[in-house]
Amino acid sequence: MGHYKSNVRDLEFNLFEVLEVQRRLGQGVLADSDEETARGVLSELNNLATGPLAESFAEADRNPPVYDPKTFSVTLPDAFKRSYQQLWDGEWWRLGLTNELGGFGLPPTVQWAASELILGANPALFMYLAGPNFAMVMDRNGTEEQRHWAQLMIDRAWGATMVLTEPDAGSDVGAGRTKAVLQEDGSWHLDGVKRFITSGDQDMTENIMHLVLARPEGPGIEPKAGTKGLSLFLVPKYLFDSQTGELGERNGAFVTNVEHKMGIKVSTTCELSFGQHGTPARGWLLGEVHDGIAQMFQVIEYARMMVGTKAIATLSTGYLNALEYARERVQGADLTQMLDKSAPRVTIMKHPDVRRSLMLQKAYAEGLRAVYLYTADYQDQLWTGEGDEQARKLAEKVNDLLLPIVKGVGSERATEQLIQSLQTLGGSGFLQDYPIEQYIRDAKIDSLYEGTTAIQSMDFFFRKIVRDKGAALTHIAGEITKFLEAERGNGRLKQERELLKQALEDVQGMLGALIGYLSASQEDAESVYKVGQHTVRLLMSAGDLLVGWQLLRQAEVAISKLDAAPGAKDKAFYEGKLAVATFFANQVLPELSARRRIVETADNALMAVDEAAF
Ligand code: ST9
Ligand code: FAD
Repeated sequence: MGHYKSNVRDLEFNLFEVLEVQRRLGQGVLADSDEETARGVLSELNNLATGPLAESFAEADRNPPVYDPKTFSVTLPDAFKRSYQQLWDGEWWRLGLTNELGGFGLPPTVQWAASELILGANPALFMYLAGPNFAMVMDRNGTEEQRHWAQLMIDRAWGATMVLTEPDAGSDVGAGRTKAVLQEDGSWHLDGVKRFITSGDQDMTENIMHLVLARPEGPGIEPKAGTKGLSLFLVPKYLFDSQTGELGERNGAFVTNVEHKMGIKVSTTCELSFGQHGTPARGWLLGEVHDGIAQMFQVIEYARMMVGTKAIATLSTGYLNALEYARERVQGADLTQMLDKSAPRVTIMKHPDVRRSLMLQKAYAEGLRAVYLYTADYQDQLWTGEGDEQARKLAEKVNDLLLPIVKGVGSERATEQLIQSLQTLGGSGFLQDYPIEQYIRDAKIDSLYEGTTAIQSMDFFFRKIVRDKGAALTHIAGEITKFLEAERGNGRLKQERELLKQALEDVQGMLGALIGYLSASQEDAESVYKVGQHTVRLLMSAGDLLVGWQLLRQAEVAISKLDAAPGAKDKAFYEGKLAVATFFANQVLPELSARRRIVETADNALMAVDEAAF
């Protein structure tokens, strides 16, 4: 058995029993798919993920890519390349594409559920598969010629990268200095050094298209400071024939270093130098408009969803590995017999503390899965174009609001709970005989790249709530309130509903306090520091609220399924849904009241502490 333990049952439960995505299938852009197709995709991909994709997971970690500075090139481990080839040959790169570009005709909910299987089995594979998806962004924003290039990229199986970060421009992308100078033939020469570029080089595809943010220079171009002065350029590794895609000369974008990292080692993290080694780095302005940051955010939004799903996928397999171990490992006597030295030894699953930890792991793994799929449900509305303009606008805003939760909360909770998964295995968890230590190393990056948690939390508060004037948030609060008032579930879950109601009030209380500090900053500028101290707390609390709500929503569905006397396997599954919702409501949601008190009584004492005193 490979390392990867998937949870297709839970994916199907989310898709077909809770979200009921089958309602949408068979119509419009989804005309060619139905429930059976969607289940078939999950099942087929699951076989691939748990087998050939998972196979190279550990080997590629122990034998990471090798960089040759003489040729500026990278060689990936053979085992990993074999996994990639299987994924490519299975045409899974079609999963996220529109019908026009050759997609499977499945909605984002199903796409992301299927993606979880790849991301849990071997996440770097998914990232190397960026070519077709990034081509879709080129297709959406490009000139007619560039749209043809997008098709070439797909047909010729090229790789792709997103290139923002520089040594002095990480979170602060607008500090980037790489420039692009307009040439007489309409192309641009890029000049500068980017760092930390994922998939910057590899030896699996004939070409790589770099999507690069740089500052344009040329006649009539007014320089602008910050992100608004950045444009997006298409910079291929090899120049190519514009019609056929046939490769020409090597372009002057060279990988000049590959980082040595804590985890996800097979995913190359590269320094990428443009025009620094004697060959010009030629690029083409995407769509011939200077709107780089907005264009790049189309990529970033997808990538943030991907990173959150990756973290949650890893937590899920971590939990299931821990669960398997706990069912078999015998150690110690039952707590009720702790004084009887000759009492029979029991499996660790019988110990209350192990149960507590496992149930918390289950709560975040399944609750966060529900949150990312709930988010994808709004993406479905945009994908199919259903509803009027107002409804679509709302769906877009809600998706925007939820993305920092999927990414920020998903990654933070995954890291925290994977530590608990390891703890369940005791000392064995520390060994490379089990996958959890690698999960922790590979998942830690998720709270860092695509915007750190602090950045996610500020995006959540300032952009997704304040700038949105609370529209999307009000919608979600309304949905939770509707759930509270519906009182389904045969009179059960009453107390849990009360706890959820309190949690909603607590998050609203925190938000009210932060908005108060923000308003006060018009008189007293430093009042905004009180906001800055607590945006992560708000984000994490909103995440807990959503997890609690989604788990209860699932419990409600489970209750109705249990009423229909299901078979033994389903019975256990639905009882698990009930147990985990109750556990989370009782043992986690009350913590929000304490967090609210902290936010409501915030002061700026922390900001007054002398740096020398730290
Ligand atoms: C990175 C990559 O870390 C990591 C992994 C890569 C993996 C690669 C591939 C993955 C995909 C794989 C696909 C495979 C598929 C296979 C499928 C099949 C199986 N939303 O607030 P302002 C825009 S990359 C939308 O003033 P500042 C907006 O245009 C590096 N747009 O910002 C806005 O204008 P306006 C990632 C947003 O103060 C403008 O920006 N690096 C949003 O100038 C300015 O906004 C980061 O993520 C948004 N949420 O700059 C950087 N926010 O307001 C993190 C802003 O007029 N830092 N815009 O609309 C930040 O995000 C900063 O907050 C900042 C601040 C840079 C935006
Ligand atoms: P910094 O921005 O220096 O942040 C340091 C600390 O300060 C963080 O804790 C941060 O939260 C905090 N901080 C910074 N600014 C603020 C603020 N205003 N308010 C509050 N706290 C703040 N980039 C790409 O362009 N393409 C890629 O493909 C890519 N892949 C990557 C792969 C890996 C393995 C890694 C490690 C990075 C990758 N990155 C990539 C870069 C990544 O997106 C950045 O590392 C990330 O955005 C953070 O930037 P930084 O590392 O410079 O940290």
